[in-house]
Order: sequence, then structure tokens, then C-alpha cells
Amino acid sequence: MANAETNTIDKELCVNPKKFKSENEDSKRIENTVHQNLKDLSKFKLKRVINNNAQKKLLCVEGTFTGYDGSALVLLEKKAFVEDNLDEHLFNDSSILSKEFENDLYGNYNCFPLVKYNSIKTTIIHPATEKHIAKFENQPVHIVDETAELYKEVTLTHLNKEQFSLQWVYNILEHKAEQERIVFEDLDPITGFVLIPDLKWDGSLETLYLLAIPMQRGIKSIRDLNDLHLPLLKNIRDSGTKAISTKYGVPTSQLRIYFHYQPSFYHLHIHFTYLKYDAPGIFTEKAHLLSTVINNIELMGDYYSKATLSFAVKESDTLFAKYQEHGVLPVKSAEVK
Ligand code: M7G
Repeated sequence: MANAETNTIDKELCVNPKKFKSENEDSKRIENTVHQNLKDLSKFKLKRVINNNAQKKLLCVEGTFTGYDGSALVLLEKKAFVEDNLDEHLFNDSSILSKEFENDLYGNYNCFPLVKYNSIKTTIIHPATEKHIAKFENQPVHIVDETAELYKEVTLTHLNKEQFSLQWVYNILEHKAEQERIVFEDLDPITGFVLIPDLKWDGSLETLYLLAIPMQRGIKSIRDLNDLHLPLLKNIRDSGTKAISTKYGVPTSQLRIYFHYQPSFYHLHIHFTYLKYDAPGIFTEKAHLLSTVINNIELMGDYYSKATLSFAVKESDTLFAKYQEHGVLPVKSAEVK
């Protein structure tokens, strides 16, 4: 059932540039994007490998597309196996086996299933900014224990000047992109939200990953949350879990529901992933369970504007440099003699 989502990401990235013409400041950027007519990767000119993660079977490369300005990032990720219809997908005479070697009871083979069952999830970001490249680069990371004062002086000042565009979020909320992918929507301006498959989700139930995006604008992250937001948070918890159990059959007790701090995108959003799936970004220095956030706010309405929140920052992130200038973080690892 969840397979219906498969391969929708590329289609979603192929937003019609005409739709956005003169609608916003990003129109020029979108007009120059490669997505509209992309059918294969022959126009991609590789510049360098940014990340090759053997464990996640994920390759991220930087390059350019012939005929288009600006850098591009291509992320290629091998997909999880889908348990449904294994006979059709794998165990049939179309799956060619090529033997590597045999020894007594043991044999090693390469299996080549039919092309249509062997796709690689591909995400293309074009034009990609330095910040996009830094986000996917393999880099040393450091922990910052961010007090309320450090948040105001360093983090907030920094993100008011520099952050990723939120255009994709507004496109979802305004039904300008990914409209047919919406799983649930509550249009209430205060407590409403959109529930939608995450860009990272390959669509197989095993790696279930959805995102709840509040209608309300201006809540940047958990730092901005207080007791006034409890009805919103509880609605996302209750309606989000109900929609997921209805559509995908995954019960609330098997969902991991959490925020990221720091997030990449400063319009509040909540991640819903399958508990049995080790989704990226679920580690303790990044993920904050929705249940804990609700509980902390119920105990103390202004908890998140006062608490020290720890987070990890990559050396390539411009926020690292700000904390370094502030004397909170040491010099970069490469500069240590
Ligand atoms: P985050 O915590 O701000 O960033 O989460 P990070 O997890 O990437 O560090 C933002 C979430 O939004 C991520 O899980 C992204 O995969 C997801 N996302 C990003 N974009 C650009 C899109 C998009 O265009 N569509 C959808 N559906 N999800 C997106």
C-alpha cells in the first residue's frame, strides 16, 4: 500500500517553473532549474564526491548540468527491500544470478533483478547553494550547549541573516507543489497542519517517513514553542497518528514522532518515522520527542525559551564559525597542529 509513494519524489521535484513566475523572489532561481525536462543523467558533469556512506548505501556528488548555471547536488540511495510481492520482484526467472564463487555449502552471487524493481532513489538539488553542499558534506562535528542567551546572541542573529529558503514549505501549504501527495490536512490557521511524505522517504512501508507542517507561520523551531502552542502540538499528535494508522496501518505505538534541533528549515515541522527504522537524524543530539516537548511545556510553559538545548554542528556550517568567533567552539580540526 505504501508503495504508491514510490518514485514520486522525482516527479515532485519537477515543479512547473511557469507556475512560479513573478510570484516570488525565487522565480529567477526556479526558472533556471534543471528539473523540468530531466530524463537521464547524461548532462551531469561530476565535480567531486561529497559523501559516500557505505552503511547507508548513499552517495552524494557535486557537479553541474550542461546548459544550466550553478552547482547541482545528486543524492543516490539504494532502497530498502519491500516484503510485499517478493515472488514478482525477486524470486523469478527474470532475476539473473551471476556466481562469484562457491565453496562447499557456500555460494556468493550477484543478483540482477528486473530494472523496474531495482531503482535507486535519486534526489537532485539544483541550483545548490554552498549551504546545501555543506549540509551533505562529511565533516567533523561539535556539540554546542546552547543557553537561552547564546540562542539570542549567536544562533538567532545568524539564522535571521542566513537560512535555507522556505519556499518548498510554502508551496506545500499553498498547494503549489506536492498537492497530490498530501496524506492529511487540517486548514485551521492556529491548530491546522499538512501531513505529507518526507522528501527522504523512498515510499516503502519499512522506511515510513512523513512530515507534519503547521499552517501557522513564524514558529521557527522548538525554541519558539510555549503553552499557547499546546493545542497545535496535540492536534498534530492525535490527527497525525490517526491518519497514519488509517492509511498505512502503522499503530501510534510504533511511530517515532519528533522535532530536530537545530533543524535545517526554520518553519516548525514534526517528523513521523517507523520506530523499527533507524531514520537519519534520530540521534540524541538532534531529535526531541513530541511527547517530551508537550510534557516539558505542560510542566513549564516557557521551558523552551529558557532551557539549554544541546545540538551538533558541522565544521562546514556557517553557524560553526559564529560559535567559534564567540569563543564557544575550538578551531577546526584541520587547523589543530
Ligand atoms: P529538518 O529537521 O529541517 O532538516 O527537516 P534535516 O532533517 O534535513 O536535517 C526537514 C525535513 O523536510 C527533512 O526530513 C527533509 O527531508 C524534508 N524536506 C526537505 N525538502 C526540501 C522537502 C520537500 O521539498 N518536500 C518534502 N516533502 N520534504 C522535504
